[in-house]
Amino acid sequence: MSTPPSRRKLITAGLSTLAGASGLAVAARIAHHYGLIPPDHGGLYGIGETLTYAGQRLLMSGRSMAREFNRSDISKAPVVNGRPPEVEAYERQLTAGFTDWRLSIDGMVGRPRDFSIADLRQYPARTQITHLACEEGWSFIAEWTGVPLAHVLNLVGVLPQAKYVVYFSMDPGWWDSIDMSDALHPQTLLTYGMNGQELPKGHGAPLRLRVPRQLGYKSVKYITRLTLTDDLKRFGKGLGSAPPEFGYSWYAGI
Ligand SMILES: Nc1nc2c(c(=O)[nH]1)N[C@H]1C(S)=C(S)[C@@H](COP(=O)(O)O)O[C@H]1N2
Ligand SMILES: [Mo]
Repeated sequence: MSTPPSRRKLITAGLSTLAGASGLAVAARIAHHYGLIPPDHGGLYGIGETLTYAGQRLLMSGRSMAREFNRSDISKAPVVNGRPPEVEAYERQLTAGFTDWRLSIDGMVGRPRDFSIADLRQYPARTQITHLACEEGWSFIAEWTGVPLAHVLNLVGVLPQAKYVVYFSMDPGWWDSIDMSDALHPQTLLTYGMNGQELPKGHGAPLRLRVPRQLGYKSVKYITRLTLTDDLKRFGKGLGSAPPEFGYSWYAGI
Protein backbone atom coordinates (compact mmCIF):
# COMPACT_ATOMS: atom_id res chain seq x y z
CA MET A 1 0.00 0.00 0.00
CA SER A 2 1.43 3.34 -0.98
CA THR A 3 -0.11 5.56 1.69
CA PRO A 4 2.06 6.16 4.75
CA PRO A 5 0.42 5.08 8.00
CA SER A 6 0.60 8.60 9.35
CA ARG A 7 -1.98 9.74 6.83
CA ARG A 8 -4.24 6.78 7.54
CA LYS A 9 -4.00 7.48 11.27
CA LEU A 10 -4.71 11.11 10.71
CA ILE A 11 -7.80 10.49 8.64
CA THR A 12 -9.17 7.79 10.92
CA ALA A 13 -8.50 9.90 13.98
CA GLY A 14 -10.01 12.92 12.25
CA LEU A 15 -13.16 11.11 11.22
CA SER A 16 -13.54 9.52 14.65
CA THR A 17 -13.14 12.88 16.34
CA LEU A 18 -15.72 14.37 14.05
CA ALA A 19 -17.88 11.38 14.83
CA GLY A 20 -17.66 12.09 18.55
CA ALA A 21 -20.92 12.80 20.32
CA SER A 22 -21.08 16.50 19.50
CA GLY A 23 -19.64 16.30 16.00
CA LEU A 24 -21.81 13.49 14.66
CA ALA A 25 -24.11 15.68 12.60
CA VAL A 26 -21.18 17.67 11.23
CA ALA A 27 -19.35 14.48 10.32
CA ALA A 28 -22.42 13.18 8.53
CA ARG A 29 -22.77 16.41 6.56
CA ILE A 30 -19.12 16.47 5.55
CA ALA A 31 -19.10 12.80 4.62
CA HIS A 32 -22.25 13.22 2.56
CA HIS A 33 -20.83 16.23 0.77
CA TYR A 34 -17.78 14.24 -0.33
CA GLY A 35 -19.81 11.19 -1.39
CA LEU A 36 -18.51 9.10 1.51
CA ILE A 37 -21.78 7.70 2.83
CA PRO A 38 -22.60 4.17 1.69
CA PRO A 39 -26.26 3.51 0.81
CA ASP A 40 -26.78 1.03 3.63
CA HIS A 41 -25.52 3.29 6.42
CA GLY A 42 -27.91 2.93 9.35
CA GLY A 43 -28.51 6.64 9.78
CA LEU A 44 -25.98 8.29 12.06
CA TYR A 45 -25.59 5.04 13.96
CA GLY A 46 -24.22 3.25 10.91
CA ILE A 47 -20.98 5.09 11.53
CA GLY A 48 -19.01 1.83 11.34
CA GLU A 49 -20.00 1.20 7.72
CA THR A 50 -19.40 4.83 6.86
CA LEU A 51 -15.93 4.87 8.40
CA THR A 52 -14.91 1.75 6.47
CA TYR A 53 -16.15 3.10 3.16
CA ALA A 54 -14.98 6.67 3.73
CA GLY A 55 -11.60 5.47 4.96
CA GLN A 56 -11.09 3.31 1.87
CA ARG A 57 -12.14 6.05 -0.49
CA LEU A 58 -9.95 8.70 1.13
CA LEU A 59 -6.89 6.49 1.49
CA MET A 60 -6.98 4.59 -1.76
CA SER A 61 -8.41 7.24 -4.07
CA GLY A 62 -10.23 4.25 -5.57
CA ARG A 63 -7.19 3.21 -7.55
CA SER A 64 -5.42 0.58 -5.50
CA MET A 65 -5.10 -2.77 -7.24
CA ALA A 66 -6.28 -6.13 -5.96
CA ARG A 67 -3.35 -8.53 -5.73
CA GLU A 68 -2.71 -10.59 -8.86
CA PHE A 69 -1.24 -14.06 -8.56
CA ASN A 70 0.78 -16.50 -10.69
CA ARG A 71 -0.59 -19.41 -12.74
CA SER A 72 0.85 -21.81 -10.16
CA ASP A 73 -1.37 -20.25 -7.48
CA ILE A 74 -4.62 -21.13 -9.30
CA SER A 75 -6.84 -23.31 -7.12
CA LYS A 76 -7.31 -26.87 -8.36
CA ALA A 77 -10.92 -27.19 -7.25
CA PRO A 78 -12.64 -23.81 -7.02
CA VAL A 79 -15.78 -23.82 -4.92
CA VAL A 80 -19.12 -23.18 -6.58
CA ASN A 81 -21.50 -21.23 -4.42
CA GLY A 82 -25.24 -21.54 -4.98
CA ARG A 83 -26.97 -23.08 -7.96
CA PRO A 84 -27.43 -21.85 -11.52
CA PRO A 85 -30.64 -19.86 -12.02
CA GLU A 86 -33.62 -22.13 -11.56
CA VAL A 87 -35.59 -20.49 -14.33
CA GLU A 88 -36.63 -22.04 -17.61
CA ALA A 89 -35.09 -19.17 -19.62
CA TYR A 90 -31.63 -20.04 -18.30
CA GLU A 91 -31.80 -23.66 -19.39
CA ARG A 92 -32.97 -22.52 -22.81
CA GLN A 93 -30.08 -20.05 -23.11
CA LEU A 94 -27.57 -22.67 -22.00
CA THR A 95 -28.81 -25.14 -24.63
CA ALA A 96 -28.59 -22.44 -27.31
CA GLY A 97 -24.98 -21.66 -26.38
CA PHE A 98 -26.04 -18.25 -25.04
CA THR A 99 -26.39 -16.85 -28.56
CA ASP A 100 -29.51 -14.94 -27.46
CA TRP A 101 -28.02 -13.73 -24.19
CA ARG A 102 -27.95 -9.97 -23.93
CA LEU A 103 -26.49 -7.57 -21.45
CA SER A 104 -28.57 -4.42 -21.54
CA ILE A 105 -27.25 -1.12 -20.28
CA ASP A 106 -29.60 1.73 -19.50
CA GLY A 107 -30.21 4.57 -17.05
CA MET A 108 -27.91 7.57 -16.99
CA VAL A 109 -26.09 6.84 -20.23
CA GLY A 110 -26.05 8.69 -23.52
CA ARG A 111 -26.52 5.61 -25.73
CA PRO A 112 -28.37 2.76 -23.99
CA ARG A 113 -27.98 -0.56 -25.82
CA ASP A 114 -27.71 -4.33 -25.64
CA PHE A 115 -24.54 -6.39 -25.99
CA SER A 116 -24.31 -10.03 -27.01
CA ILE A 117 -21.52 -12.19 -25.62
CA ALA A 118 -19.96 -12.09 -29.10
CA ASP A 119 -19.99 -8.27 -28.93
CA LEU A 120 -18.23 -8.31 -25.58
CA ARG A 121 -15.60 -10.75 -26.84
CA GLN A 122 -14.62 -8.32 -29.60
CA TYR A 123 -13.39 -5.69 -27.20
CA PRO A 124 -9.89 -5.56 -25.70
CA ALA A 125 -9.78 -8.34 -23.11
CA ARG A 126 -8.05 -8.40 -19.79
CA THR A 127 -6.94 -11.58 -18.02
CA GLN A 128 -6.12 -11.51 -14.33
CA ILE A 129 -5.48 -14.08 -11.61
CA THR A 130 -7.24 -12.94 -8.46
CA HIS A 131 -8.61 -14.21 -5.20
CA LEU A 132 -12.33 -14.65 -4.67
CA ALA A 133 -13.16 -14.60 -0.96
CA CYS A 134 -16.58 -15.52 0.34
CA GLU A 135 -17.83 -13.82 3.48
CA GLU A 136 -18.36 -17.32 4.90
CA GLY A 137 -14.62 -17.89 5.11
CA TRP A 138 -13.68 -19.97 2.06
CA SER A 139 -11.86 -18.66 -0.99
CA PHE A 140 -10.09 -19.64 -4.17
CA ILE A 141 -7.76 -18.18 -6.77
CA ALA A 142 -8.70 -18.28 -10.45
CA GLU A 143 -7.79 -16.68 -13.73
CA TRP A 144 -10.58 -14.50 -15.09
CA THR A 145 -10.92 -13.12 -18.60
CA GLY A 146 -13.28 -10.40 -19.71
CA VAL A 147 -13.65 -6.86 -20.87
CA PRO A 148 -13.10 -4.07 -18.36
CA LEU A 149 -16.46 -2.63 -17.38
CA ALA A 150 -14.90 0.81 -17.95
CA HIS A 151 -14.50 0.02 -21.66
CA VAL A 152 -18.16 -0.85 -22.10
CA LEU A 153 -19.28 2.12 -20.01
CA ASN A 154 -17.30 4.39 -22.30
CA LEU A 155 -19.13 2.94 -25.30
CA VAL A 156 -22.53 3.80 -23.84
CA GLY A 157 -21.37 7.17 -22.53
CA VAL A 158 -21.95 7.59 -18.82
CA LEU A 159 -23.66 10.87 -17.96
CA PRO A 160 -21.73 13.05 -15.51
CA GLN A 161 -24.41 12.84 -12.83
CA ALA A 162 -24.27 9.00 -12.63
CA LYS A 163 -22.83 7.80 -9.31
CA TYR A 164 -23.47 4.05 -9.28
CA VAL A 165 -23.74 1.03 -11.53
CA VAL A 166 -26.54 -1.29 -10.44
CA TYR A 167 -26.32 -4.83 -11.84
CA PHE A 168 -28.99 -7.48 -12.11
CA SER A 169 -28.78 -11.22 -12.57
CA MET A 170 -31.05 -13.71 -14.26
CA ASP A 171 -30.74 -15.47 -10.91
CA PRO A 172 -33.82 -14.33 -8.98
CA GLY A 173 -32.97 -12.13 -6.01
CA TRP A 174 -29.37 -11.40 -7.00
CA TRP A 175 -28.55 -7.78 -7.69
CA ASP A 176 -25.93 -5.39 -6.40
CA SER A 177 -24.26 -2.07 -7.12
CA ILE A 178 -20.86 -0.39 -7.03
CA ASP A 179 -19.82 3.24 -7.12
CA MET A 180 -18.15 4.79 -10.17
CA SER A 181 -14.74 4.43 -8.57
CA ASP A 182 -15.10 0.63 -8.56
CA ALA A 183 -17.00 0.58 -11.85
CA LEU A 184 -14.18 2.35 -13.70
CA HIS A 185 -11.44 0.42 -11.92
CA PRO A 186 -9.26 -1.47 -14.43
CA GLN A 187 -9.71 -4.80 -12.61
CA THR A 188 -13.52 -4.69 -12.61
CA LEU A 189 -14.38 -7.05 -15.46
CA LEU A 190 -17.41 -8.24 -17.35
CA THR A 191 -16.09 -11.78 -17.21
CA TYR A 192 -16.81 -14.50 -19.78
CA GLY A 193 -13.75 -16.74 -19.29
CA MET A 194 -12.22 -18.62 -16.37
CA ASN A 195 -8.96 -20.57 -16.18
CA GLY A 196 -8.53 -20.43 -19.95
CA GLN A 197 -12.00 -21.83 -20.72
CA GLU A 198 -15.43 -20.34 -21.19
CA LEU A 199 -16.90 -19.33 -17.86
CA PRO A 200 -18.48 -22.54 -16.47
CA LYS A 201 -22.17 -22.73 -15.69
CA GLY A 202 -21.55 -22.96 -11.94
CA HIS A 203 -19.37 -19.84 -11.92
CA GLY A 204 -21.83 -17.64 -13.78
CA ALA A 205 -21.94 -18.48 -17.50
CA PRO A 206 -22.13 -16.67 -19.73
CA LEU A 207 -21.36 -13.43 -17.87
CA ARG A 208 -20.48 -12.33 -14.38
CA LEU A 209 -19.17 -9.10 -12.99
CA ARG A 210 -15.86 -9.68 -11.22
CA VAL A 211 -15.14 -7.01 -8.60
CA PRO A 212 -11.88 -8.32 -7.14
CA ARG A 213 -11.45 -5.55 -4.59
CA GLN A 214 -14.58 -6.63 -2.76
CA LEU A 215 -15.87 -9.84 -1.18
CA GLY A 216 -17.24 -12.62 -3.38
CA TYR A 217 -20.88 -11.69 -3.10
CA LYS A 218 -20.29 -8.49 -5.08
CA SER A 219 -19.20 -10.66 -8.05
CA VAL A 220 -22.73 -11.43 -9.21
CA LYS A 221 -23.14 -14.29 -11.70
CA TYR A 222 -25.48 -14.58 -14.73
CA ILE A 223 -25.79 -10.82 -15.22
CA THR A 224 -28.23 -9.50 -17.82
CA ARG A 225 -28.67 -5.81 -17.05
CA LEU A 226 -26.74 -2.80 -15.82
CA THR A 227 -28.30 0.51 -15.00
CA LEU A 228 -26.54 3.77 -14.18
CA THR A 229 -28.08 5.92 -11.49
CA ASP A 230 -27.41 8.76 -9.08
CA ASP A 231 -29.76 7.36 -6.45
CA LEU A 232 -29.85 3.86 -4.98
CA LYS A 233 -32.96 4.53 -2.94
CA ARG A 234 -35.14 3.52 -5.88
CA PHE A 235 -33.89 -0.07 -5.90
CA GLY A 236 -35.12 -2.84 -3.62
CA LYS A 237 -35.24 -1.64 -0.03
CA GLY A 238 -33.00 1.30 -0.90
CA LEU A 239 -29.85 -0.17 0.66
CA GLY A 240 -27.89 -0.38 -2.60
CA SER A 241 -28.08 -4.13 -3.07
CA ALA A 242 -29.66 -7.35 -1.86
CA PRO A 243 -27.00 -8.42 0.73
CA PRO A 244 -27.64 -5.50 3.17
CA GLU A 245 -31.25 -6.67 3.33
CA PHE A 246 -29.80 -9.79 5.00
CA GLY A 247 -27.32 -8.03 7.24
CA TYR A 248 -24.22 -7.85 5.01
CA SER A 249 -22.48 -4.63 4.04
CA TRP A 250 -23.09 -2.91 0.73
CA TYR A 251 -19.41 -2.00 0.65
CA ALA A 252 -17.38 -5.18 1.05
CA GLY A 253 -13.87 -3.92 0.31
CA ILE A 254 -10.93 -6.19 1.04
N1 LIG B 1 -26.16 -15.07 -9.27
C1 LIG B 1 -25.43 -15.37 -8.20
N2 LIG B 1 -24.27 -14.70 -8.00
C2 LIG B 1 -23.50 -14.97 -6.92
C3 LIG B 1 -23.91 -15.95 -5.97
C4 LIG B 1 -25.12 -16.67 -6.22
O1 LIG B 1 -25.52 -17.57 -5.47
N3 LIG B 1 -25.86 -16.35 -7.34
N4 LIG B 1 -23.15 -16.17 -4.84
C5 LIG B 1 -22.24 -15.08 -4.46
C6 LIG B 1 -21.32 -15.41 -3.40
S1 LIG B 1 -21.92 -15.32 -1.81
C7 LIG B 1 -20.03 -15.70 -3.64
S2 LIG B 1 -18.93 -15.93 -2.39
C8 LIG B 1 -19.55 -15.84 -5.03
C9 LIG B 1 -19.03 -17.25 -5.23
O2 LIG B 1 -18.55 -17.42 -6.53
P1 LIG B 1 -18.37 -18.87 -7.12
O3 LIG B 1 -19.70 -19.55 -7.16
O4 LIG B 1 -17.74 -18.66 -8.44
O5 LIG B 1 -17.47 -19.60 -6.15
O6 LIG B 1 -20.53 -15.57 -6.01
C10 LIG B 1 -21.45 -14.58 -5.67
N5 LIG B 1 -22.33 -14.32 -6.77
MO1 LIG C 1 -20.17 -15.64 -0.51
